[in-house]
Amino acid sequence: KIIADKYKEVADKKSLIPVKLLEKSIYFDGKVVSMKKYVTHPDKSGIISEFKRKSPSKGVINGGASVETVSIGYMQAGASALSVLTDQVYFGGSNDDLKIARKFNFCPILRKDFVVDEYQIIEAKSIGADCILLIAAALEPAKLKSLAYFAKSLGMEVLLEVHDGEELEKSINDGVDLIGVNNRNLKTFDVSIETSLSLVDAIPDSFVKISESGISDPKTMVQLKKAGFDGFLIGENFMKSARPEQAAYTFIKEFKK
Ligand code: IGP
Repeated sequence: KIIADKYKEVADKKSLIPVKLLEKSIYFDGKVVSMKKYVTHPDKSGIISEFKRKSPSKGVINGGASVETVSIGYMQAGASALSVLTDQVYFGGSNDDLKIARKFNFCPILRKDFVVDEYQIIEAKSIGADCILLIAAALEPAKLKSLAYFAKSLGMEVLLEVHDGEELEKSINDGVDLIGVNNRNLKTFDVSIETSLSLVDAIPDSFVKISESGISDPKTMVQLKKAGFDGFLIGENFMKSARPEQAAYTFIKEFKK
């Protein structure tokens, strides 16, 4: 349903002509900050902290959070990078949220959205994102690869999201930089860390390995790191707090112990 809606939304937006978007953007010609480098940097936690107001599985997570306060706080807490939901209908996000995060932070920013078309990649770059998400379950392998190459041609990085071995095998290609295993099954919303643990060895070491979703305990992160993951995408566990940046600070402090 979300993917079908995205196709419709993009088809409508395409008539806006991407060129207009670029002419107005102060970021389009700007340098991309490497998610790969920041996530694997030895002085950083590897955490990609996410700004997410609501989700289809949980409903409203945090209605009142300020993207400025939270994004700056996440970085001060020791996160490696940011992920910002820009989907309005299902996640309560917007392009403006990402632009604000960009304005106040120098770190890599992942535009978290359901990318189905080149238009969205141009849009991502024009609002200041460094990295885009391509979801194996939502895209034909050939389309996924061509979108990855398109992002690369703009200097951006690509996070490929998979949920099982079959998706990994059919979607893996040299246009992607990071591979994320989503612990959440997008059909049932069930979350299991086992999903990551069972897939990590199937991911070639030339890719930066990310475990995504349902991480709520620093001990789990230690376990995932030992198993071979470089990065950890954490949203809800921080966002459900009245002060997400404080929750991130406590979590990272505990992890470092
Ligand atoms: C974060 P969590 O359980 O920590 O809030 O999960 C992130 O992995 C999740 O938001 C996510 C997502 C997605 C959202 C993973 N893949 C694809 C939207 C689209």
